[in-house]
Amino acid sequence: MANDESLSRAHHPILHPGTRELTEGGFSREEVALANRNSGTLLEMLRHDVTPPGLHYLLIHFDVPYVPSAADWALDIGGLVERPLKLTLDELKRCPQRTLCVTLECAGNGRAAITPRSPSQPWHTEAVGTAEWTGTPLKALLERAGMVAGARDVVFHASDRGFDCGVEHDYARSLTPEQALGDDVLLAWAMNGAALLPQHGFPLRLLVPGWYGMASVKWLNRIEVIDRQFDGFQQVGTYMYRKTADEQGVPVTTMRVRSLMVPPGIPDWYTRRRLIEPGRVELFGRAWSGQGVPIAKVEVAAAGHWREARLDPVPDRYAWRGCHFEWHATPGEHELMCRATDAKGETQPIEQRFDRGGFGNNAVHRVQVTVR
Ligand SMILES: Nc1nc2c(c(=O)[nH]1)N[C@H]1C(S)=C(S)[C@@H](COP(=O)(O)O)O[C@H]1N2
Ligand SMILES: [Mo]
Repeated sequence: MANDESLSRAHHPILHPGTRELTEGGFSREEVALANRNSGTLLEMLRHDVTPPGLHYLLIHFDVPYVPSAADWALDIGGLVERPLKLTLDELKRCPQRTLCVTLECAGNGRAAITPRSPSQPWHTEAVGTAEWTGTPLKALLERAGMVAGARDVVFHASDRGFDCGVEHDYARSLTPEQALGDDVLLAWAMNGAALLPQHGFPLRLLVPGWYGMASVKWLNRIEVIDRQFDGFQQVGTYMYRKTADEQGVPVTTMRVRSLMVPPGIPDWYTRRRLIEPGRVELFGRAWSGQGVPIAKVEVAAAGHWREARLDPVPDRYAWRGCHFEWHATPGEHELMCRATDAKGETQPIEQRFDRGGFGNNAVHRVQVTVR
Protein backbone atom coordinates (compact mmCIF):
# COMPACT_ATOMS: atom_id res chain seq x y z
CA MET A 1 0.00 0.00 0.00
CA ALA A 2 2.78 2.36 0.93
CA ASN A 3 4.25 1.65 -2.48
CA ASP A 4 1.15 2.58 -4.49
CA GLU A 5 1.06 5.76 -2.53
CA SER A 6 4.66 6.74 -3.20
CA LEU A 7 4.07 5.92 -6.85
CA SER A 8 1.05 8.16 -7.18
CA ARG A 9 2.84 10.79 -5.13
CA ALA A 10 5.72 10.74 -7.61
CA HIS A 11 3.40 12.43 -10.12
CA HIS A 12 2.79 15.30 -7.74
CA PRO A 13 5.37 18.04 -7.85
CA ILE A 14 4.79 19.01 -4.20
CA LEU A 15 4.59 16.86 -1.09
CA HIS A 16 1.37 18.47 0.02
CA PRO A 17 -1.39 18.01 -2.49
CA GLY A 18 -4.03 18.55 0.24
CA THR A 19 -5.43 21.70 -1.26
CA ARG A 20 -8.87 22.49 -2.60
CA GLU A 21 -9.93 25.94 -3.72
CA LEU A 22 -11.02 28.04 -0.75
CA THR A 23 -14.68 29.05 -0.58
CA GLU A 24 -16.96 31.55 1.13
CA GLY A 25 -20.67 31.83 1.86
CA GLY A 26 -23.19 28.97 2.06
CA PHE A 27 -22.19 25.34 2.48
CA SER A 28 -21.90 23.14 -0.60
CA ARG A 29 -23.80 19.86 -1.03
CA GLU A 30 -20.53 18.06 -0.35
CA GLU A 31 -19.98 19.89 2.92
CA VAL A 32 -23.56 19.14 4.04
CA ALA A 33 -23.11 15.46 3.10
CA LEU A 34 -19.92 15.33 5.19
CA ALA A 35 -21.72 17.02 8.09
CA ASN A 36 -24.44 14.37 7.95
CA ARG A 37 -21.90 11.55 8.12
CA ASN A 38 -19.65 13.05 10.78
CA SER A 39 -21.76 14.01 13.77
CA GLY A 40 -20.62 16.46 16.41
CA THR A 41 -21.46 16.32 20.08
CA LEU A 42 -24.42 18.30 21.46
CA LEU A 43 -23.13 21.26 23.44
CA GLU A 44 -25.66 20.63 26.25
CA MET A 45 -23.82 17.29 26.79
CA LEU A 46 -20.72 19.19 27.92
CA ARG A 47 -22.34 18.83 31.36
CA HIS A 48 -21.21 15.19 31.51
CA ASP A 49 -17.68 14.47 32.71
CA VAL A 50 -17.69 11.55 30.27
CA THR A 51 -19.62 12.09 27.05
CA PRO A 52 -22.57 9.66 26.98
CA PRO A 53 -22.25 6.83 24.43
CA GLY A 54 -23.34 7.88 20.95
CA LEU A 55 -22.75 11.57 21.65
CA HIS A 56 -18.98 11.61 21.23
CA TYR A 57 -18.16 13.36 17.96
CA LEU A 58 -17.14 11.31 14.93
CA LEU A 59 -14.72 11.95 12.11
CA ILE A 60 -14.52 9.28 9.42
CA HIS A 61 -12.58 10.15 6.28
CA PHE A 62 -13.55 7.19 4.12
CA ASP A 63 -15.90 4.26 4.95
CA VAL A 64 -16.18 2.50 8.28
CA PRO A 65 -14.57 -0.91 7.59
CA TYR A 66 -16.84 -3.95 7.92
CA VAL A 67 -15.37 -5.98 10.79
CA PRO A 68 -18.13 -8.29 12.08
CA SER A 69 -15.90 -9.87 14.72
CA ALA A 70 -12.28 -9.78 15.80
CA ALA A 71 -11.91 -13.55 15.21
CA ASP A 72 -9.90 -13.20 11.99
CA TRP A 73 -8.22 -10.00 12.98
CA ALA A 74 -4.62 -9.49 14.15
CA LEU A 75 -2.26 -6.59 14.67
CA ASP A 76 1.15 -6.75 12.98
CA ILE A 77 4.15 -4.97 14.41
CA GLY A 78 7.06 -5.04 11.98
CA GLY A 79 9.59 -3.13 9.94
CA LEU A 80 12.77 -2.12 11.74
CA VAL A 81 12.25 -4.31 14.80
CA GLU A 82 14.22 -7.26 16.14
CA ARG A 83 11.16 -9.42 16.79
CA PRO A 84 8.14 -8.80 14.57
CA LEU A 85 4.89 -9.49 16.42
CA LYS A 86 1.45 -10.63 15.40
CA LEU A 87 -1.15 -10.25 18.12
CA THR A 88 -4.80 -11.22 18.23
CA LEU A 89 -7.26 -9.09 20.14
CA ASP A 90 -7.36 -11.67 22.94
CA GLU A 91 -3.58 -11.56 23.20
CA LEU A 92 -3.64 -7.76 23.34
CA LYS A 93 -6.27 -7.88 26.05
CA ARG A 94 -4.03 -10.16 28.13
CA CYS A 95 -1.25 -7.54 28.09
CA PRO A 96 -1.03 -5.02 30.95
CA GLN A 97 -3.86 -2.53 30.56
CA ARG A 98 -4.70 1.04 31.52
CA THR A 99 -7.79 3.21 31.38
CA LEU A 100 -7.41 6.93 30.69
CA CYS A 101 -10.11 9.59 30.63
CA VAL A 102 -9.27 11.62 27.54
CA THR A 103 -10.78 14.64 25.83
CA LEU A 104 -10.41 14.31 22.07
CA GLU A 105 -10.97 17.16 19.64
CA CYS A 106 -10.83 17.23 15.86
CA ALA A 107 -8.15 19.54 14.49
CA GLY A 108 -10.77 20.96 12.11
CA ASN A 109 -13.13 21.97 14.92
CA GLY A 110 -14.07 25.60 14.19
CA ARG A 111 -13.27 25.35 10.48
CA ALA A 112 -16.69 26.70 9.44
CA ALA A 113 -15.94 30.02 11.14
CA ILE A 114 -12.75 30.65 9.16
CA THR A 115 -13.17 32.86 6.11
CA PRO A 116 -12.41 32.01 3.39
CA ARG A 117 -12.69 28.37 4.36
CA SER A 118 -11.32 25.09 3.12
CA PRO A 119 -14.18 22.92 1.80
CA SER A 120 -14.11 19.98 4.20
CA GLN A 121 -16.02 18.75 7.23
CA PRO A 122 -17.75 22.03 8.24
CA TRP A 123 -17.43 21.91 12.02
CA HIS A 124 -18.64 24.85 14.04
CA THR A 125 -17.51 24.01 17.61
CA GLU A 126 -18.94 20.56 18.29
CA ALA A 127 -16.07 18.24 17.33
CA VAL A 128 -15.03 17.29 20.86
CA GLY A 129 -15.82 14.57 23.37
CA THR A 130 -14.45 12.84 26.44
CA ALA A 131 -14.29 9.09 26.97
CA GLU A 132 -12.67 6.49 29.17
CA TRP A 133 -10.39 4.53 26.89
CA THR A 134 -8.96 1.16 27.89
CA GLY A 135 -6.06 -0.46 26.15
CA THR A 136 -2.52 -1.66 26.39
CA PRO A 137 0.32 0.86 26.52
CA LEU A 138 2.06 0.93 23.15
CA LYS A 139 5.44 1.39 24.82
CA ALA A 140 5.55 -2.14 26.27
CA LEU A 141 4.79 -3.71 22.88
CA LEU A 142 7.37 -1.60 21.06
CA GLU A 143 9.92 -2.61 23.67
CA ARG A 144 8.95 -6.27 23.22
CA ALA A 145 9.41 -5.94 19.45
CA GLY A 146 12.66 -4.00 19.95
CA MET A 147 13.12 -1.07 17.59
CA VAL A 148 16.52 -1.29 15.91
CA ALA A 149 19.01 1.53 15.45
CA GLY A 150 18.05 3.80 12.59
CA ALA A 151 14.35 3.76 13.45
CA ARG A 152 13.08 7.15 12.41
CA ASP A 153 9.29 6.94 12.43
CA VAL A 154 6.61 4.58 13.72
CA VAL A 155 3.75 4.32 11.23
CA PHE A 156 0.21 3.35 12.20
CA HIS A 157 -1.67 1.84 9.28
CA ALA A 158 -5.44 1.46 9.25
CA SER A 159 -7.75 -0.62 7.09
CA ASP A 160 -9.88 2.24 5.71
CA ARG A 161 -8.89 3.35 2.23
CA GLY A 162 -9.89 6.11 -0.14
CA PHE A 163 -8.84 9.15 -2.11
CA ASP A 164 -8.17 12.69 -1.05
CA CYS A 165 -7.08 15.37 -3.50
CA GLY A 166 -6.44 12.63 -6.06
CA VAL A 167 -4.16 10.56 -3.82
CA GLU A 168 -5.29 7.01 -3.03
CA HIS A 169 -4.19 5.72 0.36
CA ASP A 170 -4.96 3.76 3.49
CA TYR A 171 -5.47 6.10 6.45
CA ALA A 172 -2.08 6.16 8.15
CA ARG A 173 -0.23 8.45 10.52
CA SER A 174 3.15 8.36 12.21
CA LEU A 175 4.78 9.31 15.49
CA THR A 176 8.48 9.66 16.13
CA PRO A 177 9.95 6.81 18.24
CA GLU A 178 10.13 9.22 21.16
CA GLN A 179 6.45 10.18 20.85
CA ALA A 180 5.41 6.55 20.30
CA LEU A 181 7.25 5.53 23.48
CA GLY A 182 5.33 8.09 25.54
CA ASP A 183 3.85 6.51 28.68
CA ASP A 184 0.26 7.40 27.85
CA VAL A 185 -0.07 6.27 24.23
CA LEU A 186 -2.54 3.37 24.17
CA LEU A 187 -3.67 0.68 21.79
CA ALA A 188 -7.30 0.95 22.84
CA TRP A 189 -9.94 -1.75 22.44
CA ALA A 190 -12.58 -0.35 24.80
CA MET A 191 -14.40 2.95 25.15
CA ASN A 192 -16.39 3.61 28.30
CA GLY A 193 -16.03 -0.02 29.36
CA ALA A 194 -17.44 -1.55 26.16
CA ALA A 195 -15.85 -2.85 22.96
CA LEU A 196 -15.17 -0.04 20.48
CA LEU A 197 -18.16 0.77 18.31
CA PRO A 198 -17.54 0.30 14.57
CA GLN A 199 -17.45 4.05 14.04
CA HIS A 200 -14.83 4.56 16.78
CA GLY A 201 -12.37 2.02 15.38
CA PHE A 202 -13.42 -1.57 16.19
CA PRO A 203 -11.53 -3.69 17.02
CA LEU A 204 -8.48 -1.52 17.85
CA ARG A 205 -7.40 2.08 17.64
CA LEU A 206 -4.42 4.12 18.65
CA LEU A 207 -5.06 6.74 21.28
CA VAL A 208 -2.61 9.64 21.60
CA PRO A 209 -3.83 11.71 24.56
CA GLY A 210 -3.30 15.45 24.34
CA TRP A 211 -3.12 15.48 20.53
CA TYR A 212 -5.77 16.46 18.06
CA GLY A 213 -7.87 13.50 16.97
CA MET A 214 -6.16 12.71 13.65
CA ALA A 215 -3.26 11.10 15.51
CA SER A 216 -5.53 8.51 17.14
CA VAL A 217 -5.69 6.10 14.20
CA LYS A 218 -8.87 3.99 14.16
CA TRP A 219 -9.15 0.47 12.64
CA LEU A 220 -5.45 0.01 13.32
CA ASN A 221 -4.05 -3.19 11.80
CA ARG A 222 -0.33 -2.65 11.30
CA ILE A 223 2.48 -0.80 13.04
CA GLU A 224 5.61 -0.36 10.97
CA VAL A 225 8.92 1.07 12.10
CA ILE A 226 10.69 2.81 9.22
CA ASP A 227 14.09 4.42 8.63
CA ARG A 228 12.82 7.69 7.17
CA GLN A 229 10.25 10.34 7.84
CA PHE A 230 6.80 9.06 6.94
CA ASP A 231 5.34 11.01 4.02
CA GLY A 232 1.83 9.54 3.78
CA PHE A 233 -1.01 11.80 2.72
CA GLN A 234 -2.54 12.09 6.20
CA GLN A 235 0.90 13.04 7.55
CA VAL A 236 2.18 15.61 5.07
CA GLY A 237 -0.61 16.16 2.53
CA THR A 238 -2.98 17.45 5.20
CA TYR A 239 -2.82 18.24 8.93
CA MET A 240 -0.29 20.98 8.28
CA TYR A 241 -0.82 24.55 9.44
CA ARG A 242 -0.51 26.61 6.28
CA LYS A 243 -1.42 30.11 5.28
CA THR A 244 -0.84 29.57 1.57
CA ALA A 245 -1.18 26.62 -0.80
CA ASP A 246 2.48 26.50 -1.73
CA GLU A 247 4.19 26.36 1.64
CA GLN A 248 5.24 23.10 3.30
CA GLY A 249 3.63 24.15 6.59
CA VAL A 250 3.98 23.16 10.22
CA PRO A 251 2.58 19.80 11.40
CA VAL A 252 -0.64 19.86 13.43
CA THR A 253 0.09 18.01 16.69
CA THR A 254 -1.25 18.74 20.19
CA MET A 255 -4.55 20.47 20.96
CA ARG A 256 -4.62 24.20 21.51
CA VAL A 257 -6.26 25.54 24.67
CA ARG A 258 -10.01 25.89 24.30
CA SER A 259 -13.31 26.25 26.17
CA LEU A 260 -16.96 25.86 25.28
CA MET A 261 -20.16 26.83 27.09
CA VAL A 262 -23.38 24.91 27.46
CA PRO A 263 -25.71 27.37 25.70
CA PRO A 264 -28.02 28.72 28.44
CA GLY A 265 -31.81 28.93 28.38
CA ILE A 266 -33.88 27.33 25.66
CA PRO A 267 -33.27 27.36 21.91
CA ASP A 268 -35.30 28.49 18.98
CA TRP A 269 -35.59 25.26 16.91
CA TYR A 270 -34.42 26.64 13.59
CA THR A 271 -31.89 29.35 14.45
CA ARG A 272 -30.81 27.80 17.75
CA ARG A 273 -30.73 31.29 19.19
CA ARG A 274 -31.01 31.16 22.98
CA LEU A 275 -33.93 32.61 24.90
CA ILE A 276 -33.64 33.21 28.62
CA GLU A 277 -35.48 34.98 31.42
CA PRO A 278 -33.84 37.97 33.15
CA GLY A 279 -32.11 37.45 36.50
CA ARG A 280 -29.51 35.04 37.79
CA VAL A 281 -28.27 32.56 35.17
CA GLU A 282 -25.89 29.70 35.97
CA LEU A 283 -23.48 29.18 33.10
CA PHE A 284 -21.48 25.98 32.77
CA GLY A 285 -18.57 25.22 30.49
CA ARG A 286 -15.62 22.94 29.81
CA ALA A 287 -12.01 23.80 29.13
CA TRP A 288 -9.04 21.71 28.00
CA SER A 289 -5.62 22.04 26.48
CA GLY A 290 -3.14 19.76 24.74
CA GLN A 291 -0.33 17.54 26.04
CA GLY A 292 -1.99 17.17 29.43
CA VAL A 293 -1.30 20.82 30.31
CA PRO A 294 -3.80 21.79 33.05
CA ILE A 295 -6.33 24.59 32.71
CA ALA A 296 -5.39 27.54 34.90
CA LYS A 297 -8.22 29.98 34.28
CA VAL A 298 -11.49 30.41 32.44
CA GLU A 299 -13.07 33.80 31.90
CA VAL A 300 -16.55 34.66 30.73
CA ALA A 301 -17.58 37.94 29.14
CA ALA A 302 -21.04 39.41 29.02
CA ALA A 303 -21.23 42.88 27.44
CA GLY A 304 -17.51 42.66 26.70
CA HIS A 305 -16.42 42.62 30.34
CA TRP A 306 -14.34 39.57 31.33
CA ARG A 307 -14.69 37.93 34.74
CA GLU A 308 -13.22 34.69 36.06
CA ALA A 309 -15.28 31.53 36.24
CA ARG A 310 -15.08 29.11 39.18
CA LEU A 311 -13.23 25.92 38.24
CA ASP A 312 -14.22 22.39 39.23
CA PRO A 313 -11.51 20.30 40.92
CA VAL A 314 -8.61 19.32 38.66
CA PRO A 315 -9.76 16.30 36.62
CA ASP A 316 -7.71 13.45 35.13
CA ARG A 317 -4.68 14.76 33.30
CA TYR A 318 -6.14 14.56 29.77
CA ALA A 319 -9.78 15.30 30.58
CA TRP A 320 -11.62 18.58 30.26
CA ARG A 321 -12.28 20.70 33.34
CA GLY A 322 -15.72 22.01 34.30
CA CYS A 323 -16.28 25.67 35.11
CA HIS A 324 -19.17 27.70 36.51
CA PHE A 325 -20.18 31.30 36.14
CA GLU A 326 -23.04 33.35 37.48
CA TRP A 327 -24.51 35.95 35.16
CA HIS A 328 -27.15 38.55 35.96
CA ALA A 329 -29.08 38.74 32.74
CA THR A 330 -30.85 41.95 31.85
CA PRO A 331 -33.44 42.22 29.06
CA GLY A 332 -32.01 42.70 25.58
CA GLU A 333 -29.65 41.06 23.10
CA HIS A 334 -26.35 39.74 24.44
CA GLU A 335 -23.25 37.96 23.30
CA LEU A 336 -21.57 35.70 25.84
CA MET A 337 -17.96 34.66 25.35
CA CYS A 338 -15.67 32.28 27.19
CA ARG A 339 -11.92 31.99 27.11
CA ALA A 340 -9.54 29.53 28.77
CA THR A 341 -5.89 29.94 29.70
CA ASP A 342 -3.66 26.95 30.43
CA ALA A 343 -0.84 26.51 32.93
CA LYS A 344 1.71 27.44 30.25
CA GLY A 345 -0.02 30.81 29.82
CA GLU A 346 -1.50 29.98 26.42
CA THR A 347 -4.89 31.58 25.95
CA GLN A 348 -7.62 31.63 23.32
CA PRO A 349 -7.61 34.40 20.71
CA ILE A 350 -10.67 36.65 20.40
CA GLU A 351 -10.73 36.31 16.61
CA GLN A 352 -9.99 33.10 14.70
CA ARG A 353 -6.65 32.97 12.99
CA PHE A 354 -6.67 32.01 9.35
CA ASP A 355 -5.46 28.55 8.43
CA ARG A 356 -5.78 27.20 4.91
CA GLY A 357 -6.88 23.73 6.01
CA GLY A 358 -9.15 25.16 8.71
CA PHE A 359 -7.02 23.61 11.50
CA GLY A 360 -6.48 24.69 15.07
CA ASN A 361 -9.16 27.36 15.33
CA ASN A 362 -9.42 27.88 19.09
CA ALA A 363 -11.01 31.32 19.09
CA VAL A 364 -13.24 32.18 22.07
CA HIS A 365 -16.68 30.57 22.05
CA ARG A 366 -19.51 33.06 21.43
CA VAL A 367 -23.17 32.42 22.23
CA GLN A 368 -25.92 34.86 21.21
CA VAL A 369 -28.77 35.14 23.68
CA THR A 370 -32.02 37.07 23.89
CA VAL A 371 -33.13 37.95 27.41
CA ARG A 372 -36.88 38.50 27.40
N1 LIG B 1 -8.34 5.01 10.35
C1 LIG B 1 -8.79 6.25 10.63
N2 LIG B 1 -8.47 6.80 11.80
C2 LIG B 1 -8.91 8.02 12.12
C3 LIG B 1 -9.72 8.76 11.22
C4 LIG B 1 -10.07 8.14 9.99
O1 LIG B 1 -10.80 8.69 9.17
N3 LIG B 1 -9.58 6.88 9.73
N4 LIG B 1 -10.10 10.04 11.55
C5 LIG B 1 -9.22 10.73 12.50
C6 LIG B 1 -9.71 12.02 12.93
S1 LIG B 1 -9.42 13.33 11.88
C7 LIG B 1 -10.25 12.22 14.16
S2 LIG B 1 -10.67 13.76 14.67
C8 LIG B 1 -10.49 11.08 15.07
C9 LIG B 1 -11.93 11.00 15.46
O2 LIG B 1 -12.16 9.95 16.36
P1 LIG B 1 -13.66 9.57 16.75
O3 LIG B 1 -14.45 9.48 15.47
O4 LIG B 1 -13.56 8.28 17.49
O5 LIG B 1 -14.17 10.69 17.61
O6 LIG B 1 -10.12 9.83 14.50
C10 LIG B 1 -8.95 9.87 13.71
N5 LIG B 1 -8.57 8.54 13.32
MO1 LIG C 1 -10.11 15.26 12.95
